[in-house]
Amino acid sequence: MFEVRESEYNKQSTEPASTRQSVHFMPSLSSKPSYLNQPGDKTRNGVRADTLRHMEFIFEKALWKQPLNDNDIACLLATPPGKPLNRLFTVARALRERAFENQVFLYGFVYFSTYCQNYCQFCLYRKFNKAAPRYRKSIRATIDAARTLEDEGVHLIDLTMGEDPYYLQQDGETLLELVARFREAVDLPIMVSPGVLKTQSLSEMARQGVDWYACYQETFNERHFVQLRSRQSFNRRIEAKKQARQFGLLIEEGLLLGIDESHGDIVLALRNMETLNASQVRAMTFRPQPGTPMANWQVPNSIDELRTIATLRLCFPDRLIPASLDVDGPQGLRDRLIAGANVVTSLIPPQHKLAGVSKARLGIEEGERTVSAMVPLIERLGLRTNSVSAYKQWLQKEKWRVGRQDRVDSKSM
Ligand code: SAM
Ligand code: MD0
Ligand code: SF4
Repeated sequence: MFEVRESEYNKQSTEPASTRQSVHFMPSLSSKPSYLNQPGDKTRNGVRADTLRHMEFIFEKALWKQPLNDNDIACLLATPPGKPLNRLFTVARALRERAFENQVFLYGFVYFSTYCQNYCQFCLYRKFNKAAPRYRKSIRATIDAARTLEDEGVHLIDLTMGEDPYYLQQDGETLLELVARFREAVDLPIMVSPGVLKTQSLSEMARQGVDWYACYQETFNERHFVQLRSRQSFNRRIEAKKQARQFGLLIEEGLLLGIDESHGDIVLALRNMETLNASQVRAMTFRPQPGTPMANWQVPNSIDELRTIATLRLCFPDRLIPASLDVDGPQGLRDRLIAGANVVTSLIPPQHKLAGVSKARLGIEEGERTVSAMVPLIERLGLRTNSVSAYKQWLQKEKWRVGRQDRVDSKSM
């Protein structure tokens, strides 16, 4: 029941190699780790016996709450397909169950403005891209969409925008007004994903009762960052998250995969997620977007996202890990939950003319990204969605954990 259908992931792309990097972007950093099969190795079902033994040793460590070192993490990220990978997912689910039993949380997604002043290479909504569905919702329309999601039964609303100069004007006053009006109208936890904000706006949001600040670095390899997030500051993006946390907001950190990252890059990212004390950690596979410099990039396979989700679960057993509907649509939900995710994100109400991020329109108006469509899929896996108050309780405990950690860290400095 819980096996990921491997054949789905063994398919090779039929695209010619030349389209893979029709944009000269970045050289591949990946070199084959030594624990992968070498010619002449003795293998069982194609996997070296010492690889399997070593993996079992790492699983034991994770199950006994021992910290994993960089080599352990790199080894997990290279888990061979077949039995070893299914075993990794089984361990990830066991850890999820220990921390969350069989609870899954649901996040409604409201992309209230798709205008953006930035030029991220990977993003449909980069400035001047004519292929992007471009709109700016009013405060009232944003609240209406959130109410629909609230009635459907989501646990949180994620208010997301491009770095829209309209909402950022006057030191973010317009955005703060939206959040204030929103808090009065909707009684659900709230995540804000507005890009990099000034210190004052972050502090004001915390004061307004916002729960989460989501701002994904995509990569902690600085050279890759400047290529991906053109003209943006690597350090300022990290600094904004540190500040938000100090003001009492929970942090979500995220990785973009399929952009020629090495396992070393992912290990580095996981270490940074740890340092940032992120309460929600995610990985999303890159999906090429029309009208962008990476439009012809070969569509990456999502299997590495599944490995990364499971590895995140082994490293951060008690944190939230999203299964985004925005990468492979509802069809991709099962595999992500099997790999150890415990939050379904990017639920979007039909009839509000709202877009997604990387699958801008997939299944939205057809009502495929709704709570009622997702619940049967979730329950089929023996999981269930809990009440909003259970989610609020988790948030409270997590804020206490992060606050206590910050106090310990500041004492030891
Ligand atoms: N503008 C804000 C920002 O950039 O922080 C908020 C938008 S943020 C939620 C958009 C996120 O979606 C990116 O940080 C990236 O992780 C993901 N994303 C964007 N375009 C994508 C694509 N083409 N494929 C996969 N993920 C993508
Ligand atoms: C998602 N489309 O969860 C959303 C988005 C922003 N905080 C989240 C990337 O997939
Ligand atoms: Fe703008 Fe965010 Fe897209 Fe970058 S990822 S172009 S900041 S909407």
